[in-house]
Amino acid sequence: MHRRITGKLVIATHNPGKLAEMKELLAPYGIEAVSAGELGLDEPEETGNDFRSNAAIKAIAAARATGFPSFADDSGIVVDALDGAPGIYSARWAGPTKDFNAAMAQIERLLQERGATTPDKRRAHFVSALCVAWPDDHLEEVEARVDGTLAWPPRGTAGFGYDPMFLPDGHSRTFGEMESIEKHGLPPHGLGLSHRARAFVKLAEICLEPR
Ligand code: ITT
Repeated sequence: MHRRITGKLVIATHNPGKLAEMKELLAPYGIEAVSAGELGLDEPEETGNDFRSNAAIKAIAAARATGFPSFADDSGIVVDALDGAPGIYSARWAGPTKDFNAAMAQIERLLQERGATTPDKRRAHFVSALCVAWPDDHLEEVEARVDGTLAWPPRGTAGFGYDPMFLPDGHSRTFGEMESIEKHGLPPHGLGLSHRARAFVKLAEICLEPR
């Protein structure tokens, strides 16, 4: 049986870009959201082998530490020509200083080394695994992706992480060039385009009720 989210929800992320998106996605549901950063929670080690298990590790750690239902996202960019890298290591490729310009340049360097210069050889997708964990270890888990190609040089200053090099299919602007409503706004105001928006729609169906 699916469980509904009611009352207070901890958003178990230390990534400000994600936090902003997760708060915007939750806004229409009247949920009181407080972030792991605001609560001073430790970041658990992400020891899972896939997005889903890392999302569960983060959500379970926050639920146990706070006694409240906790919501985590594990996400990343999967590049076909790089055999799926950086994938679950997307945050780690930016290093301790979280330098995503360097991480994007590293992807581009590897693509050039493999001769991936045409759009068909530069396919990639973002994945978002969302998990809500309750203090009794009940879990709700969903996952979604958005497909596209990698642009170079990076374009736009909106969003975060790898957004400036990701061109979603059917669009001529990168996520870095899109307003937040366009990247992750939900119908009727947005298209529910991003991986996180798509995963959130699935989560909302099973766990949330509009106000
Ligand atoms: P938390 O674990 O605290 O949530 P994190 O940044 O470490 O924060 P992840 O382990 O899930 O999160 O790493 C995901 C990385 O993938 C993230 O740091 C971004 O660089 C990238 N990423 C995920 N979603 C993205 C998006 O919508 N746009 C751009 N980059 C994204």
